[in-house]
Amino acid sequence: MKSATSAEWAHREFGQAKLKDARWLARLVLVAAQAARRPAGKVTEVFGNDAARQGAYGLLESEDVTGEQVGASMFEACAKRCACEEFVFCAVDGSSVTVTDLNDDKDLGSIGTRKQGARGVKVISALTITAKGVPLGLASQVWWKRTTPSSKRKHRNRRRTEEKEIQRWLDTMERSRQVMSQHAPQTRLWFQLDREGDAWPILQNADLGGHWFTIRGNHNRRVLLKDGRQSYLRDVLAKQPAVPLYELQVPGAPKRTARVAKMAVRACTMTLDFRDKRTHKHFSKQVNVVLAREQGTTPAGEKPIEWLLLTNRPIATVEDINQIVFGYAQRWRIEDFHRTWKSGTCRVEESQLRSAEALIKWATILAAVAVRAERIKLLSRKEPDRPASDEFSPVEIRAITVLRFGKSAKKHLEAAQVPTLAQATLWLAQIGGYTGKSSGGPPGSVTLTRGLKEVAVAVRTLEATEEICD
Ligand SMILES: [Mn+2]
Repeated sequence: MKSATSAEWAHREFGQAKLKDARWLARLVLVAAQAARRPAGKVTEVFGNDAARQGAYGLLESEDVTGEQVGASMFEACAKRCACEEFVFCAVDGSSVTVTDLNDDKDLGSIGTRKQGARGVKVISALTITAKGVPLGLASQVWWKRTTPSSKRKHRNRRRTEEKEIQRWLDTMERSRQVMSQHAPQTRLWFQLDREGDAWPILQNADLGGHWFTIRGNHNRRVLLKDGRQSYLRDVLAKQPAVPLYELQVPGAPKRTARVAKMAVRACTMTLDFRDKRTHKHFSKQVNVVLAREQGTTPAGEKPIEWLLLTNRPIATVEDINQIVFGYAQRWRIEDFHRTWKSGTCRVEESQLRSAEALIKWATILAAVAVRAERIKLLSRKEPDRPASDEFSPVEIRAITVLRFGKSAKKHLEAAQVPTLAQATLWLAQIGGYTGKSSGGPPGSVTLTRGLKEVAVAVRTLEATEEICD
């Protein structure tokens, strides 16, 4: 994918929106480009001048432009990027955008328990990731306002799937399949769901359309054995031989130390037995089950990683099984995305928008910005030797070089070779204040975004200077 200036990027992400009026489309692209240049949760922080700010509010509050339409364009752009991949991981996970609503007068739903009183909108996102672990974009997002307070839980067994939040997971997966069948029909999704996904309606549908899935098991489910007897998942697994230890790269996170975890792995094919608690009907489904358990590498104060994984991928070879564990580890990327979206770079929860529809529109634009930041970060780590021109436009590379090296930029600019992605990204991070000392790790999305902000200003200066000199 050719990234480029914020304007080109915004056009690619949002230029496909099916809006009735071309003026709204032009404004949407402008608003997204500016959000990419100066990401922040508050609209007032992103747009410095009055006219631009009024323009942005106009778009966000207009009834002619829905969050759905804005999202659809981004999902389409994502699917088109996926089209050249044989398969992509697709991490699905829930989150919420909570905002301050002290007077309880905003048009929002409840988050958490009634007692906590948080207000906002809930969302499930599907983030696609390449086989190497680089985010490609969001294939779908499903938003809703919760109207029923959480205390209704006690009647949950009596409600149909369509009435439960499980349905939102099903919808997110279905919309991901749809956008792929339209724009990337050759590419398979490999869904990755955490324990919230261990519900029979999801397991039943997860392989529709020939797509693949891995769902982390939450229950020690009942298993039907070949001889007609019954057993339980973990009892069957305990009898399987462990395959050689797999070394899993664990990225650091606020509550997780970066390390190479040694994972002992067992795998087995089983027929699960489900029961619908409302209708008491039974279903069965054959799945492959992998149990991966960290052995001897867990830092003090942390729990060992232990994943019980249900999948439709083969488990014939050690490589097959390792790939399943590797794939599930890619689910961490959606947690990184949520962090960048909500707290790190975009701080979407600081938005002061009053209606759910405006908040969803704004959060959708910021979601695209957050994925872009995550993508640049991961790409420079996973594919460091690619030319920087794969991700940055020529004028951006010039701006990065000038900002990083000042007067001695000349020799870098005159060198015939385009810098690698790893070099350009490091320079960008250094412009953003990265020294490598505080964290010890590679540049994160916060320093990169700070760098991008400065580069955006420099790009405009360079472009204007060239025009004046011409
Ligand atoms: Mn989750």
